[in-house]
Amino acid sequence: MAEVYIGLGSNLEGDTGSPETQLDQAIDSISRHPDIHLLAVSNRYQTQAIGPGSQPDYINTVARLNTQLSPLDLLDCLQQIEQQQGRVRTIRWGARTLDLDILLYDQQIIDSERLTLPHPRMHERAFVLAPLQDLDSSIVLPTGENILSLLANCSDQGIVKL
Ligand code: A4P
Ligand code: MG
Repeated sequence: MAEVYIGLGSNLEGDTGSPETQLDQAIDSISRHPDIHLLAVSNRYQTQAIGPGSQPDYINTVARLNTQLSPLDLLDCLQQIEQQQGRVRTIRWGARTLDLDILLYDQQIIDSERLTLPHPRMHERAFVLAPLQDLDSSIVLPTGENILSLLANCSDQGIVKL
């Protein structure tokens, strides 16, 4: 059984509700999946958007789960949940109703067309590292970097615990 961390983010009202509701629904769908065992969910954070143009703040959180799904099957499952909640892919890094990223899948390193693990930008993003720290401050990436020292390097990013 793999131990996996998923990053969740939303900054747009979808047909199905506010960013907070989008996250509630995504957590609910994840927890109901027969091949996923949801273990814990971090605090939520209001975070300044990293990306082009001016975008509303995001709400971000991280979930820890166990699963027997392979990394690609898990990605399929998460993309299905994004689509169920009305995500339309337009601009990369643009505003979205819901974004689900696989941050860590055990200590696996993958660099394929559809999937990069660990998530290639997680080490420089406070909106990922702060909620990860809530769940387990002793997490070390496959590169050997620990999340506490990575988080200390991005203390200038505007995030507020909700
Ligand atoms: N993909 C590769 N690796 C992964 C992975 N580990 N997890 C591929 C999930 N997907 C992965 O993603 C594009 C493709 O990445 C997928 O089809 C998948 O095959 P996407 O979700 O369609 O597009 P995206 O999210 O716009 O692009 P990307 O590159 O994933 O962006 P990020 O890095 O996810 O950043 N600011 C704040 N404050 N909070 C946020 O949550 N999020 C983003 C998105 C930008 N700025 C943000 C936030
Ligand atoms: Mg993404």
